[in-house]
Amino acid sequence: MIDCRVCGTALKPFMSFGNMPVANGFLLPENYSDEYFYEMATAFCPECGMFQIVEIPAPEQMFHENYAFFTRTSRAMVAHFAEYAAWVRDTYLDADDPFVVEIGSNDGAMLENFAKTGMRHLGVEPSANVAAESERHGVKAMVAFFGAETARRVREEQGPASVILAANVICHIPTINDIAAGIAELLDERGVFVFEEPYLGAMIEKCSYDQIYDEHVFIFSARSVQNAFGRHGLELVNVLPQKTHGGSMRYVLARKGAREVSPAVAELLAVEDGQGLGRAETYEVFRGRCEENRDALVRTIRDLRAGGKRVAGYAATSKSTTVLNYCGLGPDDIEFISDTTPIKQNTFTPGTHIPVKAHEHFKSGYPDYAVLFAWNHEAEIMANEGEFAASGGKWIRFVPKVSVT
Ligand code: DWN
Ligand code: ZN
Repeated sequence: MIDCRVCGTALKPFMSFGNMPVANGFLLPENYSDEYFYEMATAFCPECGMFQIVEIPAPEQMFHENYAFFTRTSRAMVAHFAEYAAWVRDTYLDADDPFVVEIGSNDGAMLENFAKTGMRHLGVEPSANVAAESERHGVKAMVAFFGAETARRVREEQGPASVILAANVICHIPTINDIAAGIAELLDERGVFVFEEPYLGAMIEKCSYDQIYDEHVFIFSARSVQNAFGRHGLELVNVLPQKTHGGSMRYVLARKGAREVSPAVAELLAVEDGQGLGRAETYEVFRGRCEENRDALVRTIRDLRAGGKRVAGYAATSKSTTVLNYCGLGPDDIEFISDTTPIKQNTFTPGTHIPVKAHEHFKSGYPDYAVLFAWNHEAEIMANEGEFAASGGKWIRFVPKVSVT
């Protein structure tokens, strides 16, 4: 039993997805024997409302010089970050000589929007390989985990931050109290902390259990964000739903009393109460829906395979590691997974050891069916893959329900 990472209350685990490998731990056969597994059990804190994974691998197992995810693999996400940056600039950057800090700046897809206007900026990014890529785009990055100590160092060297940004990163950091303390340390008096992450309400609604994997130690709601950061003198002042990553939420926090609180905050809290995000029964129902979804996906793929059909996967996402391992799908079910990230190509999927192939492999001999693992990028993928459907190929989707079309 562990205690809530936010408030220390004893957690009651409610659902185990079984043994899981590291979601981005793509590997070669010579490393199968030392592959790392942990039990992916989830819990909900009855006190602060934080949804979290009970046990996770050490951060160094997940974020290192060979980290496999690069933000720029999705053109839609690059466009999204340009809009995100423009909105932040127009809404919050009215100070003279503002200073923008991004936590988990990855390959610089967000910060380059500030860097190219000559604005003072700094990315704090623990994975050296993606940080090096950001430098190639004119983005200054320090290779470090963000926390109170890093924040103190940045403030001493470069002064307080007008805006601290993050996208799809805060939910990756188990030491959330240290993050919040760091933000409280670094933020200017009227500064804002703006971040967006996959949203718990969307995950429950869509049964998108594949958002749960080692890197996503938390799945946030407005209630849990308010509670987690409120302990450090920060206040939730706005919330803005986003379509990215299958349903995300943008949260804006400021020092208590420094900014006006939008009515959107109380409205969203009421919606969350109505959806039952604070009740244990909601998660029991979710568990049953995950099991049904799993059984339907396995049945669909195995029926097709029994009929001699070729089934491939589309995009070796982190999310696919949860789906494949939870469903027990391997290379006999899914022949290969097509992926555009060079570092993943010609490796094998974590835990299930399905070959990952370049997109050219997919294009050069279409399978009969493709499982859409990057369902969150559906619009972009459908726009690019008209030829697959035109040649008779069909998509297998599993969010919110299993379907073949
Ligand atoms: O939070 C996180 C989000 C932001 O990104 C991280 N923990 C890791 C990562 O999650 P993911 O791997 O599930 O992300 P995506 O963006 O759903 O998938 C990216 C993968 O999909 C890359 O390996 C590239 C691949 N891909 C592809 O092969 N063809 C993606 C697209 C859009 C495509 O057309
Ligand atoms: Zn708690």
